[in-house]
Amino acid sequence: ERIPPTQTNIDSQTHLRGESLYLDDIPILTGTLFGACLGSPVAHGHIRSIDISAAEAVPGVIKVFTAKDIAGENEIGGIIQDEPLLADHEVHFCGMPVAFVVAETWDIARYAMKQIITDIEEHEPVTCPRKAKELGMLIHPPRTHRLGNVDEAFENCHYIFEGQADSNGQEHLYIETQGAYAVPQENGQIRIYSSTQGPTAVQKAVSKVLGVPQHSIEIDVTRLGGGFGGKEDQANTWAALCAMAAHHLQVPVKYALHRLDDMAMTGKRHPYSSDFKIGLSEDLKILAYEVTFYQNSGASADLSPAVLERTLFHCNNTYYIPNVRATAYPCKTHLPPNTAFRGFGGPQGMFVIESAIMFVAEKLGVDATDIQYRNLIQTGQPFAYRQLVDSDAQNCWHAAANAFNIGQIKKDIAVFNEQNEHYKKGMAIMPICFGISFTNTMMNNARALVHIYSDGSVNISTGAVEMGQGVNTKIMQVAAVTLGIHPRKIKILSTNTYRVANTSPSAASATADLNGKAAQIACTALLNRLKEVAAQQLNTTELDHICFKNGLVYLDDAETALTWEAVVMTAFVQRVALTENGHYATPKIHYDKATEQGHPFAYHVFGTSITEVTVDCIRGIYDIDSVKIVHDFGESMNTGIDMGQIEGGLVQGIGWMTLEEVVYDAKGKLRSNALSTYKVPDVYSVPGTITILPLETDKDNMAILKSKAVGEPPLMYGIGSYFAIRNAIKAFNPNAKIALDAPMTPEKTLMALYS
Ligand code: LUZ
Ligand code: MOS
Repeated sequence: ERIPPTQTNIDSQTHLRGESLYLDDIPILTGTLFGACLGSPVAHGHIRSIDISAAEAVPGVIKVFTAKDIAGENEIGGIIQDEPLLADHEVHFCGMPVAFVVAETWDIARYAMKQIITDIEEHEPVTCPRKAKELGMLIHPPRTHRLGNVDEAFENCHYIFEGQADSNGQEHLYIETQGAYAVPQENGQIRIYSSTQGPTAVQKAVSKVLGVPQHSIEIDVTRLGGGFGGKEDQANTWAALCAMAAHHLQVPVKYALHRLDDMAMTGKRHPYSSDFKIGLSEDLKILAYEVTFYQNSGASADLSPAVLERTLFHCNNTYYIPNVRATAYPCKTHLPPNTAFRGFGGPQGMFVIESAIMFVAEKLGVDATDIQYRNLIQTGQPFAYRQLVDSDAQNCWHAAANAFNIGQIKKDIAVFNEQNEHYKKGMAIMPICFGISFTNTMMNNARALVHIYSDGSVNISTGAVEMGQGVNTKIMQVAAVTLGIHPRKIKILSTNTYRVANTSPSAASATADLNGKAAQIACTALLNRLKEVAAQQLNTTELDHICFKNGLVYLDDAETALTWEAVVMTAFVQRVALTENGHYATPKIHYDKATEQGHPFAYHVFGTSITEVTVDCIRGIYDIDSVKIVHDFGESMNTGIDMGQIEGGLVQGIGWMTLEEVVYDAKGKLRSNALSTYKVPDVYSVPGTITILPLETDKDNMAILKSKAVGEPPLMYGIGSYFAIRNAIKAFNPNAKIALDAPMTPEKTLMALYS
């Protein structure tokens, strides 16, 4: 009864028929011009001159814009104001926007772009975060989370180990590339269709660049062909370029990036290089953990400070460690600004503690799963930031151990490895814990605007951006359940800054929670008004006994019912307001950055995965045989969508940990700049089987309809694939020297097998 009779995802039919609207499906208005953006050819340098004369002379070119053409501020930075829209004097990364050509066709714009002559005095680029830190190139001072007394604790440890663990970046590879279409309206207003997760972020950036108040900037988003974090902050550039040109020329301007430009010009998941020191008691309890993270932030802040924070929040993963000192440096390098990517720094922090545990296990010759198990956090224990966990990592582990018989899996692998010389199997367990809420408390709010029309049909606008994750379906379900009407009576509209203002981006796994709760609040307020109307018609004063269900309105035990439509029409005739704006702000959360303590998360999501792999020890290639998961859904409101999120997140995490290798050369140029050189998971590299069981829990939680956030947490199950492959390599060559350095590509696997 909680799940109304709806399709799994309300978009599935239009997707299947190719009718769903993306940026490129918006009909082009007559007179529209097309843009192309020239990126800097070098990573670091001083601009001596930009010669646009040849480009402007190309027939069909209307204008070439450079920094000096910006009417407002040349600034699109969010958290820190350090990012020009177009390079002025200096370039800081290969691909940094330098000039924007506007022409009658795409082809002319792209051709003309190549006629621009830049004269840039090249400087030595820095691409390595440790080097950047040495040179004092930081986005902001380091931050440290502390619990207990690490120095004292190390003195009492039976075992102490130190090592290094590195993880690489990751290309978002949303199927729809970045882009925008700006259309001037009357009186200096401008409407921008943008492929963005953050309509308000785009609105603010455009407002600043044009020097026009936010009320003149309308951002409209129907849906995205994927975002994964890549469009949380980095859709701003293209929207601002189009808006600048459209505003200046007073004609519509469109620009959608070529895939190769998108890969080269936009930031990715942050690579991290980290040092750890871990101390344990004789019975393998982790007593002390010291970790230093060097985040490769790229050339400007973008979201790096927030990503850095989440790395610290998740540096213990699911473990209780009484003494922690975790320090993180946001290191400024001459690479495209790295940005949000599903997990948002959390996976990078979790990879390091898992690496430390594996390092200890290998040194001591024990099973890493024993160390993991002995240190799982329990309800009521604190993380270094002092929030006590509300759920039990042990429950989840036990559920997985029992349901999937971990003991048997280990035995089967041992037997297989004994019987096979050239194929070896490995397994790893990956317990996960992810905090749900924006770490910046202020951002945890949302609004929903709900109209009931006089015929009983309903329209809802929220700040949520649909990007394939099914958030519109979930909001529709919330409204249908709250109002007691069929989902087909409800439409979820595009996300538009004129209807819903000051929104947080659709990010942090929190979109359905925040916007769903806002919709629930608005629908409940409308329902209470309609109850007053129905009460007169049903001749009662007991509002609590009036039910709205299945499109009918009736008293608890009465046989006669009114229809939803009749009650709405009566309300309309009685001049009752049929529109409501719901506002939700997550209660109880707080955080003090000065002490690095507080209660930043509404709740945590737990899970445990078991990954089994087979490595071909002649060739270094491998199969992910299976991944078995027990996942904490709370009470899923849409299992089809949630299962899809888990499968997708898992595979994306496996890609990050095994195949996907972002390569910049020493000059800061992206070498893995196409799908021929950047390998993403395909049908051959996904797990042979994926099994997902729900963690049975009757606990209350702060999620919408108790259905916990599901967007990001499953990505971290993918980390298990790295360690499973490592274990298989060790089964072939116990002395293999393998750096803790993800991804574990087939090339690295082959080298390790024979090291
Ligand atoms: N974005 C953000 C996020 O601005 N703050 C966050 O805490 C966050 N977490 C995950 C993904 N995106
Ligand atoms: Mo995100 S990494 O939730 O935009």
